[in-house]
Amino acid sequence: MTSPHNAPEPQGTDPDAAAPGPLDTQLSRPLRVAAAQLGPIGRHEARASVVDRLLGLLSQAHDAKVELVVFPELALTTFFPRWFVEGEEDLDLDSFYETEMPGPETKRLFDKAKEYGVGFCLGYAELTPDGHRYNTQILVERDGSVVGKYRKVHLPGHREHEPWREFQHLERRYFEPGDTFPTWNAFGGVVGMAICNDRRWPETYRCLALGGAELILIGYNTPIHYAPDPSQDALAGHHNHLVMQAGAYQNGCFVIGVAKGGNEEGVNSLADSCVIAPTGRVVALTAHTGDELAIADIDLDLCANYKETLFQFERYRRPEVYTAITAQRGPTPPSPNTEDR
Ligand code: CDV
Repeated sequence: MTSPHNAPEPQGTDPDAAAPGPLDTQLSRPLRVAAAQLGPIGRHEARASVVDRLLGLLSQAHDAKVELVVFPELALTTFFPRWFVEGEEDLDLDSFYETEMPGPETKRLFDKAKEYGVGFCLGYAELTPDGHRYNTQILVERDGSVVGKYRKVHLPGHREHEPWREFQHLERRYFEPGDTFPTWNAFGGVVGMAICNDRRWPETYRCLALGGAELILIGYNTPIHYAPDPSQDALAGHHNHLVMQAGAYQNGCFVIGVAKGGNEEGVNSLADSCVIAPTGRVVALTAHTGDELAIADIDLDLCANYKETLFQFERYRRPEVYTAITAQRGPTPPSPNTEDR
């Protein structure tokens, strides 16, 4: 496993020494992938019923000779951070978390995936044995082995009850943030993961690309209504593709973005699951807001067209100029120039 924290320091060698020659245009790392979008999951929908739905999509993917299926964020339950409950026992909070993976309900999914020889990526709420709670996504190879686990770094929303909102977004109450963007050798390439709000931050893609990522898997639950600024509601679909297309292009990666869409417990959520190439183009897109596959044939060798030319990091990046990115969190604008007043 590699991580950006282990990434080598800039080497101080002459970057022009590594000038790229013309690219080999033969592509030879094909992979058939699917964004496995889910429609709404009700608050009281049994885990077994949700797993049946996942198995239905897995079976369709198998019939279509797909090798990697990507399910959304919190794919086993409703998006429970929309509710605040003071005595959290009312919400039966723990019922939304997995304490083991695979667990009794999810083992069927692992067994079937292994039988089919189809890998998958699955988002779920994780409760660790020592009581920590994370918004988590795992990557499972075609032989059923868990390749890696990612815990959401950027937790949106708020921690306390905000009654002025139509619905809550209490991820900052119900989860702790993750603290790393790992990458793994899997599916014939280098794979990284991110979860929902992570996709809006360019640092996510860049950290993953610095770990060598060629394929970034992103599950999301995005309510179309954004309470702090409803003028953004009409732009939700545009912003969703904008950030993932930019992340793919600027880092020479494929991105698979997968929604839990439709109207879930009265909250309308964005669908628009897609596969994006390093060109920045959407190459597969769901048509509806329910359970559906968007399938694409990708070739991981296409990443080199970008990683070894315009975005050859070793040659063109200037990390010594970017220190503000890790040295500070918020902006520090210049002080007002009193002479100009
Ligand atoms: N699940 C999410 O992270 N949702 C956020 C919403 C709150 C804006 C998102 O970035 O889509």
